[in-house]
Amino acid sequence: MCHLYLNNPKEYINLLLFCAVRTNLSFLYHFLSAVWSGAKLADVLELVGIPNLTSVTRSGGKHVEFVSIDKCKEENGGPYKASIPLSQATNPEADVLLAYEMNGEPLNRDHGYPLRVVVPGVIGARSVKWLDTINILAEECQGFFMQKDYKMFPPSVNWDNINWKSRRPLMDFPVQCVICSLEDVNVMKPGKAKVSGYAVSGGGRGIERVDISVDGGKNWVEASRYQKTGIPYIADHMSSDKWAWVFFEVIIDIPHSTQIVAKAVDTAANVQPESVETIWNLRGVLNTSWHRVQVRVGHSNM
Ligand SMILES: Nc1nc2c(c(=O)[nH]1)N[C@H]1C(S)=C(S)[C@@H](COP(=O)(O)O)O[C@H]1N2
Ligand SMILES: [Mo]
Repeated sequence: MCHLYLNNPKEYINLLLFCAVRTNLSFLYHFLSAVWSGAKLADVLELVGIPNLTSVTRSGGKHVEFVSIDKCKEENGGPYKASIPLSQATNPEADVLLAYEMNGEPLNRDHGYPLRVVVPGVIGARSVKWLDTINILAEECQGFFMQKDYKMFPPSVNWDNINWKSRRPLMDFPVQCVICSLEDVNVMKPGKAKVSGYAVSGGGRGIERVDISVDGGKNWVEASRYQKTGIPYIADHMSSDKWAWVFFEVIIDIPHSTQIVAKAVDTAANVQPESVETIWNLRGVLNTSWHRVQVRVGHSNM
């Protein structure tokens, strides 16, 4: 730890940590947007003799494994662990951090004190908390959460025919957005209302567009986007914070009870899928379908 503080310039990244598990049943998802500070993993690896932009070491290392101190029942009491490719770990632009601060404060216990990994643009499961050891391996980490969880299977796969080895661990997450200004339970007066929320995509891709519909997805208007209040966001521009979320907002007429929908498009032209049925998968991960909010518009009893 001391070496991390002394030898490395402090790096800051503002990013959104996104858990892969998002189900439509509960709409339970796990997002954490914060400013993380710590040492860049690429710098630390350079200190131990692995230069930037290395994809294989001389001894054949291709993956960087992070091992924590916690004890998981899924690992039969062993520690939580995960790995990322060495090429990502040694790429300064991938901004992988060994973080010891969150929002300018020392990490708290729940978020991984004293040290955690933060892998931007990648599902939260790879950002190992309570970090103990870093290993350079020839093969991907064989831990439970890399090999037997957080994988996406085709619709034909069920618990009887599942072959975990047939799929890669999930890494970059897809484009998605969430309306935060309105909830299903809202009852409102007819007239103008604000539809706002956030959008984010994985792998450092920016948000190209957010479309809003107030008729269940028949007609759309484009929302305005920003990261800092009052400054329009331009995807992939120098000023854009590529690992952070992008806020969207539109003031729109909502004349009667309806379904309000939001869908985002990222800079690689990936669009959110329309419905969860089309992306159903056994493990129930990455439901990034259009976000829909049902609002009731009425005149009386308000
Ligand atoms: N050591 C350890 N690290 C871990 C986990 C864990 O159980 N143990 N959970 C992972 C998962 S699945 C997610 S989504 C994030 C959650 O990070 P947070 O608790 O800071 O929001 O931590 C990841 N790192
Ligand atoms: Mo997670």
